[in-house]
Amino acid sequence: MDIPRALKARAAEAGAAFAGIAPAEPFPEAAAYKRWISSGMHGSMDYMARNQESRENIAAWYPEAKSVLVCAFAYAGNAQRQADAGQGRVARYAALPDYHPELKRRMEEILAWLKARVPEADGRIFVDTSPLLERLYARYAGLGWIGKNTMVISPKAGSYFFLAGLAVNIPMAHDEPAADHCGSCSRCIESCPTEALSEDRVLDASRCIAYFTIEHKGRIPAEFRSKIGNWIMGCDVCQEVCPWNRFAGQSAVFPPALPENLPLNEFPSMDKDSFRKKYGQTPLSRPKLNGLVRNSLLAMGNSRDASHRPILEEFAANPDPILSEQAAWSLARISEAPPEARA
Ligand code: B12
Repeated sequence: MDIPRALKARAAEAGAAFAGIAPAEPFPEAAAYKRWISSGMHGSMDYMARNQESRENIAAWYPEAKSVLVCAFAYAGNAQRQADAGQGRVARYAALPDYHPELKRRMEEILAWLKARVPEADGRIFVDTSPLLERLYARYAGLGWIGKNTMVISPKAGSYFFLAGLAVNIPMAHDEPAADHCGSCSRCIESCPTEALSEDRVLDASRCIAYFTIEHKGRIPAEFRSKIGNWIMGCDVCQEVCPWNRFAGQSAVFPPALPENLPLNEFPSMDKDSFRKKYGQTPLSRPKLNGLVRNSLLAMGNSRDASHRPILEEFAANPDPILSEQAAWSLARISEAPPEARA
């Protein structure tokens, strides 16, 4: 049996849009990760500075690893609608159910299938949370190149896909890395509202809207607030402007769960129990209710819509200093003269 070929066919059966095989080796681009950490671009994501050895070399995570199957699961969803003043924008991936448990289950099935056919085979799966540089395996598995927006971009499917991997203890013929097709295009770099991207293909996460709205727990620094606009969960700007995303495919795995725009007054008026019931199984559980309230208050300010004043006034007196300060900032922003009225 041609194992690599059969394995990729099994991945397609499991819903992967495409898949490839990388050697389980350390790759030279991992040096960019070390520079990223030492220059503080991970911001408050302390977990990104842990397990540096395994991010540089998969052998520190799974010593028996010889090859890595990397699968791309498409999630493009519908083209996004612009939100109105009463709505916040949610990144496309976050409008779906949480991908982690579903993709882990599918990767486990692929591993079980392999073990049933190759008795000496064993492996370890990874979906996002393991301390590995997943995009490098994707690149060396031939899934796509690492674009200027730092996304893995496939020439046939753009970048709206999740990565899921299976490191195995058997050597296999591997795929060739995909050629780079960003060319002279730099739309992502120019469009990023917070200037988080640069020509060197590294994202300064400590400036990224996705980082602020999903991962960062504290106050959002004042200099970035107006640039965040109406994003309340993640950000897709650097993917929306990428010309390769005209090839993005629909998800074969997930039905759309949420609308991509949500009312800005929803989270500030919700209690923890109803949040857990409604959003507990979605990516919105990552920033938690508190993070989404902070983000919604911020977007209310950026909407400049005076109808948000009563909620903001209520939160300006909230005992949580992060929420009260954010609400005060947003009230002041609503009171500012509209941009066209300024000299
Ligand atoms: C931490 C993290 C974040 C952080 C930081 C993102 C970042 N760019 O580093 C934040 C919270 C900002 C984030 C945001 C998003 N994330 Co995220 N994130 C991760 C996570 C957990 C680790 C990424 C990491 O290691 N970063 C450190 C940097 C240094 O590594 P890197 O991004 O791989 O960078 C490589 C390149 O810079 C390259 N490189 C450097 N120099 C050069 C030069 C050349 C010439 C080349 C070719 C390459 C190259 O080498 C580096 C080292 O590998 C991964 C899952 C994982 N375990 O890998 C998901 C992951 C990268 N995220 C993912 C997604 C979907 C997103 C969002 C789209 C979600 C959203 N809509 O809000 C955004 C996209 C923002 C963006 N442009 O990256 C997907 C990406 C899938 C894809 N097609 O690429 C992943 C793989 C999760 C998954 N399993 O599907 N994320």
